[in-house]
Amino acid sequence: MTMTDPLQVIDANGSANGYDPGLSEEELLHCYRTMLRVRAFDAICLKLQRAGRIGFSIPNRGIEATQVGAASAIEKTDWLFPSYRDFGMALYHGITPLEMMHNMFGNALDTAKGRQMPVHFSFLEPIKFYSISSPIGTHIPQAVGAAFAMKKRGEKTVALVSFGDGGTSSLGFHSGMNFAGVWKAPVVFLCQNNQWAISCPSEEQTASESYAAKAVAYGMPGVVVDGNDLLAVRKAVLEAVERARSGGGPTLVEAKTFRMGGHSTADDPTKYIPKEVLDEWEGKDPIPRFEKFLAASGLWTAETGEAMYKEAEEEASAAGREAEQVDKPGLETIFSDVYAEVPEHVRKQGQFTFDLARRKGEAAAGDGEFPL
Ligand SMILES: Cc1ncc(C[n+]2csc(CCOP(=O)(O)OP(=O)(O)O)c2C)c(N)n1
Ligand SMILES: [Mg+2]
Repeated sequence: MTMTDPLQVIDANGSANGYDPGLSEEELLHCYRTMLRVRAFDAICLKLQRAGRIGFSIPNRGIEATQVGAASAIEKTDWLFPSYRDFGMALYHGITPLEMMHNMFGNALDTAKGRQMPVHFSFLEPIKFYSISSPIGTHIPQAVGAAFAMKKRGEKTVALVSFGDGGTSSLGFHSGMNFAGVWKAPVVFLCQNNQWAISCPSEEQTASESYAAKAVAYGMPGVVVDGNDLLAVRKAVLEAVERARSGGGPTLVEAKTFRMGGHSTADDPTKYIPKEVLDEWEGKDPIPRFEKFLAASGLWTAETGEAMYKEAEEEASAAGREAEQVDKPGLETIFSDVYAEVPEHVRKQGQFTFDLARRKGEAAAGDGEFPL
């Protein structure tokens, strides 16, 4: 086996070939249900965006197994430094679709108080889901710094940082990998190689034989895993998490998967990905793959699967309806959570702005116009 042969667990017949994922039946079904909830949330967001009710969304159809398999390998006390497609990790750990919809609508109940783009979630409970960065790779050294701090404090927690194939070209990736290696920081690097960075294919992203190969230069193990095989992702990430937790330092896991949709709601992948490639990966959908495994274990039938998906769709759709009714954040919240104590000059400028907005009637929900 070369370094580029992806690790696989579930074969074409749904057999895990004797591998014990260490999950109860209930936990396996939680993984499955989470994948369905991710797909349903994604589908509903696409509809909301097309109907003009939210401004933007980031599809993640096709990468559910990578996210859920990886999320299943960490504990709630660990820290997640996610990429913008990682809402499956949040759902797995108990964040609700309604909490996520508050962000999609940027309403007053959004944890970021409407200051982030849609899909740029941040949560502290029940898992530390670090605020998503739009600039590619900036969260990678932040995750390494957090992990190093955990080590210095003698905590037994780890940081899981997730980014795309394109993210490996960022400076943040290289400085983060370097210092994680030097400091033996308890961090797991998860490169979600969906083979495209918007319209840039991997051939134009790297000359390495794999993304995992980049681990060698930074003195850590690198492994390639089939990202559409939930149990393989769990196995690889769990090994990496255990290494990090026990003082063995960082690991780079490359999960090879595919984005079965646009980069965002603002592009059309059929314009740059050949149809044969799109069709080929439709056939490798991670959800039916896991269904085969569950069916082989007597845990799945088409009827139960359909009923669960319908339930997930209704849940996401009801969350959308509810979040849409919530007021927009008040203008006065722009300094909330920013300063421990708002400096006097900022307070004065703020007051001036709030008074002006009140006089001109522009402190209310925006209408999309730039307020002059
Ligand atoms: C520093 C920086 N450069 C460029 C962009 C524009 N941009 C947004 S997403 C993206 C592609 C990222 O691809 P990848 O890391 O593979 O993640 P994926 O979207 O495929 O999950 C780019 C170039 C950005 N957000 N930040
Ligand atoms: Mg990518």
